Amino acid sequence: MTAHLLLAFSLAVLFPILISAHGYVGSVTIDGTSYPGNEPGGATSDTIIRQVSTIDPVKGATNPSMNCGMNATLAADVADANPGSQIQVHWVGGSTGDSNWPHNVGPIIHYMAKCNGPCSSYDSTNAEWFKISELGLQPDDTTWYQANIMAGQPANVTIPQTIAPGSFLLRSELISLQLAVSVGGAEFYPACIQLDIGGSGTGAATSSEECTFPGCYTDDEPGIYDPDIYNPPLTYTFPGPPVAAFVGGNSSAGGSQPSGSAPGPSNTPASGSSPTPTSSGMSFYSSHFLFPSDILSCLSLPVVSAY
Ligand SMILES: *[C@@H]1O[C@H](CO)[C@@H](O)[C@H](O)[C@H]1NC(C)=O
Ligand SMILES: *[C@@H]1O[C@H](CO)[C@@H](O)[C@H](O)[C@H]1NC(C)=O
Ligand SMILES: *[C@@H]1O[C@H](CO)[C@@H](O)[C@H](O)[C@H]1NC(C)=O
Ligand SMILES: [Cu+2]
Repeated sequence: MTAHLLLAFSLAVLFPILISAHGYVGSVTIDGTSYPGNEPGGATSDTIIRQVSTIDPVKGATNPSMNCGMNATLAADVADANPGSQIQVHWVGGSTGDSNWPHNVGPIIHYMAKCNGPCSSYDSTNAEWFKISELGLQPDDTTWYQANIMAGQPANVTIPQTIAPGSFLLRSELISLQLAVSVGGAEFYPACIQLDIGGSGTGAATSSEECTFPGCYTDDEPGIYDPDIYNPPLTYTFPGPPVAAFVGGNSSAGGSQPSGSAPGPSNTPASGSSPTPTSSGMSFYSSHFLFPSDILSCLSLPVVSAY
């Protein structure tokens, strides 16, 4: 640990561009149609993704911004989707999204909540969220699926096959656990996407499967506070409620979805086409050590010296 922090400190001095690397949802693809979002704190265009004020993480499980991301504001648009729709959430790094998502330690979790009326005017403070997918470690029990996002891949999620129609928020969440050896160290990145779901399903979560944000998590529960995060192979316990029973199956699994509608390359503008100045250095470290690259990307100098 100390050696890692010293390494992080010296490299942070040498490569200040790596300091404070966070990110946001740059765009979402629904059944092959791409919907761009707004830059955090930037210009506001009509979109289906609620805009956040900063790329910085939400800290603390009781933070009101746990709901839809940092100071999230309503989005003007709502996208049509259906039971079984294939959604790719494109997480990007940096304040303008010109680099890859910088973290590779922690889970990828998706929730939905019904909007009371149109999602474009729905205050989700008291929304009842249910979990539709959770992805943690790959079969080696060492590499997180989030490493695929760091490599430029989207987070994949399928709208539950039997869900009853209506207006829903989809909450895509990455949790970065590189500092989770301390209570309060976890970094939360939630994002909310406004959907109208069609079809004639009847499926719904039960009230015991639902919770509010903040409220679904506590800072000291397993999966958020994890003293063993640096001791792979890991056994990871997901935070929050279980995946709602009506969801069934493994609609969430990384690359292994049954997909009759693979999106064409033109639908994924952010994937792999642009060079990313910091990613080669980061992937060098991540190929040799599991965690230092992630420490590097998120620690700031004051935090390092506080140790
Ligand atoms: C954004 O959210 C943070 C944390 O929830 C809060 O401290 C801050 O004042 C907010 N900023 C604005 C501009 O609302
Ligand atoms: C879901 O995926 C996990 C991990 O890949 C596997 O262990 C489990 O059996 C799967 N469940 C179903 C219902 O397919
Ligand atoms: C999402 O699916 C694509 C295509 O199968 C895959 O390449 C990617 O790794 C998946 N994302 C994650 C986070 O596993
Ligand atoms: Cu970060």
